[in-house]
Amino acid sequence: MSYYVTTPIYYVNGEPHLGHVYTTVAADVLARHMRQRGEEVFFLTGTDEHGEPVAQAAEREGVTPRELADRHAARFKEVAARVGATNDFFIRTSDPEHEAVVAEIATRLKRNGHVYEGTYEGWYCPRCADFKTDAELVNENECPIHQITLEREKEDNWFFRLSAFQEPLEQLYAERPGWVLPANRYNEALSFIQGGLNDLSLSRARLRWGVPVPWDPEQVVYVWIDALLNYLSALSYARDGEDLTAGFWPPTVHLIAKDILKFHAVIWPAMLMAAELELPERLFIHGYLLMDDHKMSKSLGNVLDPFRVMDLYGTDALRYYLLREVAFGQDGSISPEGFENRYTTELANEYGNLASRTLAMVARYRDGVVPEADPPAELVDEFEGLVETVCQRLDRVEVSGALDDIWTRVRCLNRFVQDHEPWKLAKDPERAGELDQVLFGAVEGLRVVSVLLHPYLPSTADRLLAALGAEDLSLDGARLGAVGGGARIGELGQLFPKVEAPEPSPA
Ligand code: ME8
Repeated sequence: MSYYVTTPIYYVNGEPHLGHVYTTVAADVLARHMRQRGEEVFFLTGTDEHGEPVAQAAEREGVTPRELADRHAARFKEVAARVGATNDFFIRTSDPEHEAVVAEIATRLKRNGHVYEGTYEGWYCPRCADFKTDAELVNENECPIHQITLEREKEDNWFFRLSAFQEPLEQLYAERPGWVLPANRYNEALSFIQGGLNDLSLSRARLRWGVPVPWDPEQVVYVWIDALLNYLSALSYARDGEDLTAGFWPPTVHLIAKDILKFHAVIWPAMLMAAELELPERLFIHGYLLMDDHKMSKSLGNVLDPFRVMDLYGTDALRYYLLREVAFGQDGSISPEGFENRYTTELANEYGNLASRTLAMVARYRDGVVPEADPPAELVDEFEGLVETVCQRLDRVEVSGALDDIWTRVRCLNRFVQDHEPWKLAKDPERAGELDQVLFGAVEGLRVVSVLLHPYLPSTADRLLAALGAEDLSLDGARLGAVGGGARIGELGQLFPKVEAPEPSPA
């Protein structure tokens, strides 16, 4: 089976922030988990480089759009690597191969009769690269997302006949209720469609930074048409001399936040229908990370610098915090205090201590060799069905729900060790068999949770599994008792050391 997961491609009009990292990490968790299940995975992320948002930012900085794109694309690539993203490709919409696909599909839309010439007038937000309806505006003429005053714009350009897809889209929504998750976003997209669709401008006349319209090179293809096609174009040139489209199209899941719901849930399927291409299986729309109750965004300036957090606490802690603190699919607040709290109470005290304690007891009471025993019945009960539940949850993109289920077992293992007091058993030679079973249960439980946590905490889980002498990551092995005793445990060191956070810099 193939599994194709994508993030949005991020605008290169600013530095990456935690909002971008959030989607990338969630997609990475899905990709890593599916690889553990033996699926053929393709994980795509990248940058959206054309259009007004970038052209305007470049102008403000006095550089060319390409210079700005090169600088920021490098930062987005760097942050993806820093957060441990295992993306199979990093697409840039300025790649000539991508541009060729945009030209080809635009031509196909026209050939199929879905494009005409017309005039558009409306409220235009250059940061969204989108016209807003009167109902969407706030404070009479402000963008609801960027809170900037909008101007009315009028332009002659090419149009995509989106309105013609109203019925086919309604049919799609009726036939595939799970195609947009969570359900509230499905309802939102459907009511947008039912409210009536306007045709969409497919080109921009006043902009030079983009893919020229093949039949009218004075205009460039509208940045959203260009950007959405990244999901298709990437497969054709990600591998030298190979076209992956047949193996991976259509995408299994597009991850996005709700700011770009309309483009993915309405425009994108209509474009694909018009181009006679198969539709993605599913969109999953997560919520906003909020800071001080506002969406974290470059334009509002309330961003946490992911590089700084990772420098201090490490990559895994950041990955964990993002997916643990905010229920995936809902909005949620993050804060430096919340981060430190989870780091100390959950990562260091619950998981880190469980690991160091368990290994220390095997070293002290059994000369560093995991004893042979049957898994304790109470743990067998607690772990029953866990792998299946985690798989089902991640099939439904419940990224923080699956983490909750695993973490419940981390807590249960701590309770298990606490209740059985191996340090007391060790004093009584007659209870050696009992001690063997408790130590074996703790090691096996720790191994199983670490295999399941691997997508979330990859380097921590690798270290721990190496110290347990059990490095197999396949989910078949994520069952209590799948590995027997006899392994010699290695050195572990502290997984989540205490961090003295320096005073925040004034910037
Ligand atoms: O919209 N909370 O790019 P973009 C959660 N180029 N997620 C957030 C977030 C926050 N505060 N801020 C950003 C674009 N994101 C287009 C996309 S796709 C064909 C083109 C994440 O740089 C989230 O995934 O504005 C959101 O959808 C995306 O970044 C927007 O990134």
